[in-house]
Amino acid sequence: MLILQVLVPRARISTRPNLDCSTSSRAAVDGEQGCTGLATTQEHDGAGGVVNGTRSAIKEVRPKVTLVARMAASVANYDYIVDWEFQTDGLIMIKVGLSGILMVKGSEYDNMNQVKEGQENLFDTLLSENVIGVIHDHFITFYLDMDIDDSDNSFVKVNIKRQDTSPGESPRKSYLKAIRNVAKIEKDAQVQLKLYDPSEFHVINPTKKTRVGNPVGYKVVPFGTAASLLDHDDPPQRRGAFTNNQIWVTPYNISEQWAGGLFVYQSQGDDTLVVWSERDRPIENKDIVVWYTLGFHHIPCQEDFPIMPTVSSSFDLNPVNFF
Ligand SMILES: [Cu+2]
Repeated sequence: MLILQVLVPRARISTRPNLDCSTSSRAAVDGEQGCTGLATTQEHDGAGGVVNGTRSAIKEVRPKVTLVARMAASVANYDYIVDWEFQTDGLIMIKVGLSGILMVKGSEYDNMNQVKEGQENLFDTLLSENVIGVIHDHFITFYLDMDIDDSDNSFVKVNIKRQDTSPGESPRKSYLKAIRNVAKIEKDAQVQLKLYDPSEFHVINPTKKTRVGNPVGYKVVPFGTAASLLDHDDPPQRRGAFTNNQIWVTPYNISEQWAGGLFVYQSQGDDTLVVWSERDRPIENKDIVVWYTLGFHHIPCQEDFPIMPTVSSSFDLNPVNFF
């Protein structure tokens, strides 16, 4: 087991006003300056690659340059800032920042000392006098039309398992092994994340191999996320049923581009990612689409009212035996 702690001094150069983006399109996001709209920025990081001098005569530090493609979408009372960061080592980091005006409702209470202990009709947070912030979720679904070294790809769940040793075999009691399961049909690729049954999620091209014989691939790496806790038959959950799993894989179909279907507000849940995926079509070595849903549970607090500071999360697309 290796435990590393790495501290990297991050020397970020801010975007240059009126040069990297126009003054009118600049915005502070997550404490950083950037551009809104379909703008690009570049950042410079202190340690793109380091060869350590303690084991080698070669000492080298390369600056990391990151290309950021930013999109900001105003949806109802929130602004969603989506950054696609393309890094020189092949890593693609997708960051989502949420900000905006909190959804609130009126309340008879103007202080928490009026709420009796055990009173069950105040599930939300009293933010100000007679103002309650409603508990809610945010889900952002990414449509990843992956083409790893060509259009026909496979989705592989690489499950990490504990292997116990036999009595007397070793002083060690257990070790780790990786089991690769290639998804053959859509149901094989419906994934709910589990901390104690972990997997990596690879998209590979089974016909393109590296020098040592591994299929070239990229992996989807989830970070902080959330799953819907609503009943699957709850009307909003039937419409938003694409949140029933965090990962889905479907064969490419031009009519299947929006996880909630074409007409979300009139939807009874009959044209969503779930309905398509239940067709259980073959997905091995096909032109496939990976759907990843990034979620946030939001229990409002006083700091969120009235204008919410940016809350962020992200996921990565990492090369895995690609180079
Ligand atoms: Cu929220």
